[in-house]
Amino acid sequence: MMNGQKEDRLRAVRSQLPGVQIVMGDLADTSSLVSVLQQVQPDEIYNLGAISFVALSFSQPELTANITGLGPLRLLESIRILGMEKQVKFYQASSSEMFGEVRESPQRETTPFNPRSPYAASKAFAHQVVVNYREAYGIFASCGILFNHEGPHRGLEFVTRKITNGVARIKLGLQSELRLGNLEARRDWGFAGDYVQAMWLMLQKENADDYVIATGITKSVREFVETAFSCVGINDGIERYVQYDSRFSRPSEVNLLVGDYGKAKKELGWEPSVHFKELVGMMVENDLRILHSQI
Ligand code: F7E
Repeated sequence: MMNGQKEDRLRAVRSQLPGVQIVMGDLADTSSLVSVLQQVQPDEIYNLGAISFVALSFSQPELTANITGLGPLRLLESIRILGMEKQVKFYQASSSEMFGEVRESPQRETTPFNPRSPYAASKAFAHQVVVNYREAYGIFASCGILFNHEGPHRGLEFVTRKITNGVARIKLGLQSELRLGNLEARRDWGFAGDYVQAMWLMLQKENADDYVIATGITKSVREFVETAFSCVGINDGIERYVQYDSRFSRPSEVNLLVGDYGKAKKELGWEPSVHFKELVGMMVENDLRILHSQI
């Protein structure tokens, strides 16, 4: 259930997944969700649908609240309207952004939320609604509080892919500078493939619950940039290429995120398998490969 860019990316991936059927619905329209659920009769629902770009949520806050915040509520209501409470397992993509200006480090399932963007506030609302529907109606509904998860399929507007694409272009002489915002923000960056495995594990449990999914290691945007340049053999003097651009800074920033995935490790047997350098290397290699195929 998605629109535009995401739909294009999913259609591209579908060629590698024979048997996958795309059915259209819209998180802004409950009746469309009801008919999709009626038609598909799912055992498991993974709600990854959202306006997910934090920067955009500052310029389109109401749209973000409607899709990212109310969308999961509409899905849960559709389950209830159809009487599917006992038939379906529901996964909600909650976000580390909900921790915002963090109240403790590392962040765990019990850390209070302190959102710093319309996106984060919408995700916090959705998270609380999922917990409420679990308690009120007994729906098997779990939230994965996922920290940043990255990989070759990441959109170019997010900082990791913007960096790996920019570094690959600089290496090939296609670009001379990389314009970025706040280099000091710290994130806990993991590999998206590992995190999808965690989502699935949550729905295989006997009881629904909420889990932090993270690596436990925090790195700054600057460290990501340095690591990406070192992957193409540029180990010093990155100042030659990196320019500060205030257009990429946010009205309020999340300065530090680092997650404690202890509960997921204990109860789901989940651990991250791809570490920071490997992740950056994988993304740079992917961008070099794509660019080579285009020139
Ligand atoms: O920014 C800084 C920026 O847009 C990361 C989403 O998947 O993860 C993601 O949210 C950091 C921020 O991701 C640029 O200010 C500097 O501090 O890649 P991002 P995000 O905001 O952390 C969470 C878990 C989600 O749930 C979200 O949906 O990088 N930064 N310079 C920049 N960011 C961008 N995009 N572009 C820059 O030029």
